[in-house]
Amino acid sequence: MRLQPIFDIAELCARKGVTQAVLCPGSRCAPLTLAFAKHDDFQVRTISDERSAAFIAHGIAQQLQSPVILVCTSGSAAFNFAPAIAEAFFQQTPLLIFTADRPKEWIDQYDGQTIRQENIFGVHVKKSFSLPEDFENTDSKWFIHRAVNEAINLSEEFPRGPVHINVPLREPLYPAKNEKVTFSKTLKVISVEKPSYVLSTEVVNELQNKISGFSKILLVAGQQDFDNSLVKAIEKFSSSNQAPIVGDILSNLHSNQNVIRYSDTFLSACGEDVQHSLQPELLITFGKSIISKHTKLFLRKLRPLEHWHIQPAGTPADTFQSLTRIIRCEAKDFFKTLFTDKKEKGFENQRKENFLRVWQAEEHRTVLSMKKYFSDQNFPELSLIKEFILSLPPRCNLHLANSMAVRYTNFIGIEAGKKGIHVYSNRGTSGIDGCTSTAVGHSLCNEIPNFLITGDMAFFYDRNAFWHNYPLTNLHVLLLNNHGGIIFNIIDGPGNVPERDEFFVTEQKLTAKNLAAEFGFDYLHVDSVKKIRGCLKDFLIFDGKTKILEMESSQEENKEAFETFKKQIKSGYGT
Ligand SMILES: Cc1ncc(C[n+]2csc(CCOP(=O)(O)OP(=O)(O)O)c2C)c(N)n1
Repeated sequence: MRLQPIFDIAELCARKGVTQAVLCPGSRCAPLTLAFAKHDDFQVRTISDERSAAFIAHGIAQQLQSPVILVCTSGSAAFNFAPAIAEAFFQQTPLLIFTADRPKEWIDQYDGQTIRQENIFGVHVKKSFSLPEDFENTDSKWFIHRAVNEAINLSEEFPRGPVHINVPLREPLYPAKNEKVTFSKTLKVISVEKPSYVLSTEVVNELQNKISGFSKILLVAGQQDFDNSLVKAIEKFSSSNQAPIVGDILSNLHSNQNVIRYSDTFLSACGEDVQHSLQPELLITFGKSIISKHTKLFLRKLRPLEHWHIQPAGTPADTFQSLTRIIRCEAKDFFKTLFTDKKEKGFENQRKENFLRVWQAEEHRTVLSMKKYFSDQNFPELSLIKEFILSLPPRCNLHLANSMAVRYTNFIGIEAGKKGIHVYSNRGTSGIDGCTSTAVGHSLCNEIPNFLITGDMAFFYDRNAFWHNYPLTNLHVLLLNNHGGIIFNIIDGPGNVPERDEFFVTEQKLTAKNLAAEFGFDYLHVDSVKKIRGCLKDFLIFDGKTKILEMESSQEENKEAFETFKKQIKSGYGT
């Protein structure tokens, strides 16, 4: 059958262990759609809005830690995948994107639904393949199957990411009545050994010697998935070397008792003298981006003597402009290997201890200031998040939308010990365009409670996250509706220009009530801090329905509260 090499793409993907496919409707992609839909080994879902579909696929891939297939028709459909592909690229999420296309000779000929699709995702995919439009030739078949093998291998290779395959297809696109979609049994699977990123004994010895020469070692963790063995290894390393660990909410290190959660808050408030006392000699980083602007500014200003970044492969970012060494192994192995249990004695040890204590003292000061603040202040959005975080069940996923939702939640932090709360956020590109869809992707393929905290702009932007036929029985959305982008009211810059409200905050009047009714979701509403507890009780009950808890509050009220909050933190420093 003419389309056999295309049908066999599904068989190859299945043999490579891929099990999930998100398919977007269209005719040009029919051979691919039918192949995945008819293959027994795939869980397929169909999502009509390609932008949402791609973010949903990103969420599924993130949850399952495995590549997910995305299929769309030709034309602008492919472009709608782009925001999620960029997010997946920077978050290192494996996606396998098949875009159906017209044959080459029909590009730029005013044929319907035709755009220039080769390399359409540019530099935001690890590689882009273009398949041949005629596959009778055995070399063409070999190429198609080699490309699929290579694409899957590449998507999984560190740093993982999206890989694109453009698939030009000639008509007829559907099998004739007497034809069946079947899969070949003798396809060539190209497997690849997982590299082991092991440091040589010489390097380990050298690093161990070097580490013991530094008395101010600071660890900074970027965004990463929860990994219990990493948490444990860091705990041991940091207590053995008396090294403070800065980990914001996306580092997923919150279960560690000693992690510094509030660096963003205290580095924005403390004076230069305190900052100087916090300056590291050796900075060790791992993971992706950090949320805190103040931590970034602090580290860029007061640079360490040496900065080591742990990353198994690929070019690391020099976020703090101080990188001096790239260490090619996994962070958990680094900390396990370099964990030196020997107790040093004397002056060196005391200096190390002091450094740890200085960081802990600032953390403690912030905790006290926050306690004081919340004992008698009214900050609708932050108070809701605080109460909510305290009531989270022991095992759940917490999804945080851009932009204030993730920042607010980082101000609050998650208590130590709560290792079952796993935190996700689209901080690859920090877009507001797919936060809900990504959370939906996770919810579709896990059975634990999933909570999304989002602002109103991000929420209404991505409402098509719900526009499909898959029940979301384990997704509850906490919507902070301040009728616009409060971030622009809070940060310096737009906060001071007369165009602020019209062009930056952009007031919008929607509430989620109608949306909830349309989609058949349970809807809870709260408009005062006093009612939060009662409402949260209902919100936290999982009874098989998607729930939205919307808090409406004014921008002014929250803005003022934020100013008081900042003052309270500053007053901890006597200013
Ligand atoms: C796709 C995209 N467009 C624009 C932006 C710029 N942006 C950042 S935050 C924001 C407003 C977010 O408003 P909302 O979701 O209500 O959250 P809040 O600021 O109120 O917390 C905008 C437009 C972005 N991050 N992503």
